[in-house]
Amino acid sequence: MTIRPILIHPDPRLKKVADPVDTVDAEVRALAEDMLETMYDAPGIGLAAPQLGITRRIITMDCVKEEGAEPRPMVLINPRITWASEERSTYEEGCLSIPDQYAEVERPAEVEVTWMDVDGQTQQERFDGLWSTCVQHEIDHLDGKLFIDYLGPMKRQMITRKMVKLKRERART
Ligand code: K2U
Ligand code: ZN
Repeated sequence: MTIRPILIHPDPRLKKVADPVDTVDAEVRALAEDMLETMYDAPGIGLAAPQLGITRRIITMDCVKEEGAEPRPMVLINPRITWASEERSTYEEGCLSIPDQYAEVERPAEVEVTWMDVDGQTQQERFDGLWSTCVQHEIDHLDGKLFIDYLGPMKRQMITRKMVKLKRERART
């Protein structure tokens, strides 16, 4: 199990459309383990494989926030939204690839998602609340989309400039 470095925006690998996973083999399972470990270490409540530079359609989530509650680590392979509610909800989103930047993003309040789990079984579940926001945020990562893509050009440019500066400073240390 390895904690892997998370790519920081701007990075072309974060803009690529990730490839579907054909077979859930030992390599996919090992990657899913590393993604969960990296996500909890960040800490975050979601992570997508492209954030580790791996262009494969795998996301991990655990949006259980109540202290002391049982964690619910989830691995979704080839996740697909099959239904979205008319009702929308707004959440102040962040991103582990855009550290310390937050902005309000409006999305469908509830979504139905189908995916393959690490045992190769097809799963289907309806998500609401933070789980819904998170799964949509992660599936966007698989399509090369970041939450700042929902913002106006000025705010997006300001955040991108801050990240370019941050990466320059990190490169110097
Ligand atoms: O994909 C990621 O970068 C992890 C995201 C997932 C996420 C973003 C916005 C809203 C929900 C989930 C986060 O950085 S994980 C950190 C976090 C935790 C709680 C609320 C917002 C962000
Ligand atoms: Zn993100």
